[in-house]
Amino acid sequence: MMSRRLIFSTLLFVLSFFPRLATAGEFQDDLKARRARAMERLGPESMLILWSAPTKVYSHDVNYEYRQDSNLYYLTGIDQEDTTLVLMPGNLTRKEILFVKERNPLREHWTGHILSKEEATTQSGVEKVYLATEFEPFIRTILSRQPYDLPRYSSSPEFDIFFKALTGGRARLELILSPKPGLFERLGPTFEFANRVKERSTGLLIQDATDLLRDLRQVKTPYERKVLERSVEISNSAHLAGMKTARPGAYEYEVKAAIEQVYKSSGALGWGYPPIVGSGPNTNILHYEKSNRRMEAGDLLLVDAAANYEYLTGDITRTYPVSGTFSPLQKDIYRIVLAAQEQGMKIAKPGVRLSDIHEKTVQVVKEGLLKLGLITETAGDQYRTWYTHGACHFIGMDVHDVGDYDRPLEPGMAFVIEPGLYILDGALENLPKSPENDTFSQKVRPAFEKYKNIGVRIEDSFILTESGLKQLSARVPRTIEEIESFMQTHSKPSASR
Ligand SMILES: [Mn+2]
Repeated sequence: MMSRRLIFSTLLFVLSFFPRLATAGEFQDDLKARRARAMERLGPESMLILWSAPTKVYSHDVNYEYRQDSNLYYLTGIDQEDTTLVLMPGNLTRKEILFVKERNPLREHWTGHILSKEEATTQSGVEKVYLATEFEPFIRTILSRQPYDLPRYSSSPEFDIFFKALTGGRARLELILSPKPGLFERLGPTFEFANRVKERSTGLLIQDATDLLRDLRQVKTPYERKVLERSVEISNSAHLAGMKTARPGAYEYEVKAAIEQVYKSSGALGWGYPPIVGSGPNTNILHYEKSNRRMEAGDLLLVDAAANYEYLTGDITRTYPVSGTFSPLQKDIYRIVLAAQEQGMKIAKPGVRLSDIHEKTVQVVKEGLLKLGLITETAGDQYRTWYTHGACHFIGMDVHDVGDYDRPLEPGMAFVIEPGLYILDGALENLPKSPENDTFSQKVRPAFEKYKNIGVRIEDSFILTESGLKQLSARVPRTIEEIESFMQTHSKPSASR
């Protein structure tokens, strides 16, 4: 029977997690399962080392908000700097080892709480935790085939499998060795470490663990699916808030502020990538950052934004008229992009590849552009003048998440479908000089002049489930009718100042 005190503290514990999406235990269970899968792939004769992301200076003694390295967070759930994870699947009991920075009351007064070893265990589920200062002695000792942190002269078989592999020249050191730095770029800590080991240690094969982590992260766990859905839900609300703010006379940054307000007030860590809020000609700038233009009646506004909620990020783009109704010319372009996206959605099934979906959108876009006179033939690459990027990428911890693009889709994979058309001023002048391009320019110029400066992208976040494609961002108005009706319901008088 539970004591009254225990019931009370249990209740407090449960309540303290109530506003969160899932209980703490669920996350820790998932982390353990992720590490178990990683270790299964690593095999008993290897050692994986993952380091945390460095802190980054914003200005003088002010840092940017800390963002943990995605792979380290994926396996530990710890978003503190100076953290290192070592996995040694062949060990008897110490298969998972974490190194965390030492607590320091003086520093904590300035910059906040530092996890104790016990807290690091609670958060990650890793039982064996050492201080960061012990990492070097640990590695040195293990690579000289000596047990670490065991009574001297005791003969423990704890590390035997790895030691035997070292002796036999089969032991593998797995590190994240991608992307490779250029010939004249700085190596960075992981490559420096790899080189040091290469020079001074024998019997150790150094391997790149990038693909191993990529393959794991590509299929979202049930826990991740839940968090990603919540993340996209927050982004959906943010887009609606942005749509309610947009109006002629308002500035792009007002829409940006409305969006970010929703992120923060919903418990998200902030944005998963800086919001792109571009009106009028700025709809054609793919990664527009300034957001300082004042919107005018008749403008389209392109908003590409999503939150980072517990290290998972969706990706959503909407393009809508700030005055509430699309012009006929804007509709022409919008309909093509929408049709391309919908045809792409139709074929998004297990077994197809993201490139198949992209190709489908290309087909639809080509037919549409030909009808508008923006291309003269559907064969060839003329469409690339206006459709300047791919339609699909994976989403997850990083907005352009890791994933093997050759791997056929399967349940648990999350991705976007985002066709776009950009009638960028100067696009024809910027084509490489050639007789074909000259003819092309001449023929499509009248249509170009008509549609000039219109940019449209429509992007939704999806997850493939056992029962089919799930559109996580369906709540944000997307068709012409849905958008016009939403904008008119929430229309406001033009802002004047
Ligand atoms: Mn995207």
